[in-house]
Amino acid sequence: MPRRKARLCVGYPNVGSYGAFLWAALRVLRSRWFSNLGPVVQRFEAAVADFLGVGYFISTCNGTVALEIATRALGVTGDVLMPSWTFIATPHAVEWIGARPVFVDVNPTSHTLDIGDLWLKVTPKTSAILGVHLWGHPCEVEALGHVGNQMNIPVYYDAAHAFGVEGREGMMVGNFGRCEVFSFHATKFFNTFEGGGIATNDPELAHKLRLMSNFGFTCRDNVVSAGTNGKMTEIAAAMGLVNLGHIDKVVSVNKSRYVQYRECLGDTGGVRLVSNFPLDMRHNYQYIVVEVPPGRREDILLGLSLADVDARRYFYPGCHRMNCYAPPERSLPVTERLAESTMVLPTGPHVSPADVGMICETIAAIV
Ligand code: T4K
Repeated sequence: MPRRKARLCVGYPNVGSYGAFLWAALRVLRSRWFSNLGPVVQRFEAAVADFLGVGYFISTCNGTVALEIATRALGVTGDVLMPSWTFIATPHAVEWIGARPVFVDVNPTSHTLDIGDLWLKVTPKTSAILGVHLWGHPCEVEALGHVGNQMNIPVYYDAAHAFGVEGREGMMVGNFGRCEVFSFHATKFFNTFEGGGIATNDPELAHKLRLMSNFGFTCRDNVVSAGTNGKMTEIAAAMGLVNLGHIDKVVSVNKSRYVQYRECLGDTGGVRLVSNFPLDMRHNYQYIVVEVPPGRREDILLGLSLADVDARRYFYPGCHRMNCYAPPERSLPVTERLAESTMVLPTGPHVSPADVGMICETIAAIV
């Protein structure tokens, strides 16, 4: 197999336009306004709210702090039902503010919260449900809303993977539950270097979120609530505005790579494409996730690595089995199986159609 010049990886950052970003950065430098809800952050927030079709969007310095702020603003203090099959930031954000993550298994097809298992985990101490739209697969928002209503507890979402994803009936992710949290980390298809934010249609909650992300200040010398420093910088927002202007181009490349992977992997025995994205609805197509035959994953990762492809096993061995949260009260069979058998393949504008072909051939040769 001929070796490539550069390694292919999951999460290689996208930059919409070097020229547009450098020009925007120069304007920020010249303005001498770098933080504290400056004009670029305000423009970015308005542009994201418009893109998502949501009433309010509060930008933050990253997705993890956004999750902490959202959890606090919702007044969550007890047990929070959430999947274990997620990035460690999801439980950490809840634990960090003094609430308790309670792990629920996931649906083997969508990798989002399993509603049956969720009901089994409900107790009088349950104080919220935090769904994760993993890989950009929207959660069963109606069913979760129903559980939330029955229990009279808030439902909110970690939408770190689902920026630019249409949920249902033409509504973008960002509009579900009490609020939804995004990550704009460098490795996301849409990035602001580091960054994130919270979308909501509830004006009172939006006000609270804004206060909490800025130390609780309403104005100079007036602090009305506890808060933190969750603010996005002007330079990050400038990157966000540039990348938002080019998001359609990135999505179009992601979509064609997804279609190619779907066709190429279709014939590879025992390898199943988990990513199941609609072609007729808006999506970001950013994660190419495959489930491989039992016991074969490490061979495949190694084989790809020898071909200069950095495929990844994410979230291993499952948050509930991480040292900080173990020992689990009960096993989560689907999560445990997925943690042993799934991997994420590189995609995006830095991955060419020939690269996709080579990755699929390498996997086929190994299995
Ligand atoms: N909820 C969920 C469901 C999440 O997935 C995340 C974050 C969060 C919440 C929290 O959001 P943030 O607080 O992060 O905004 C990444 C990211 O650090 C993290 O944002 C992401 N999820 C998580 C799934 O993965 P890694 O482990 O992929 O990063 P790393 O350093 O291994 O980089 C991946 C590849 O990208 C490398 O091969 C090199 C390349 N790379 C990376 C960076 C950072 C570059 O070429 N340039 C870069 O600047 O973590």
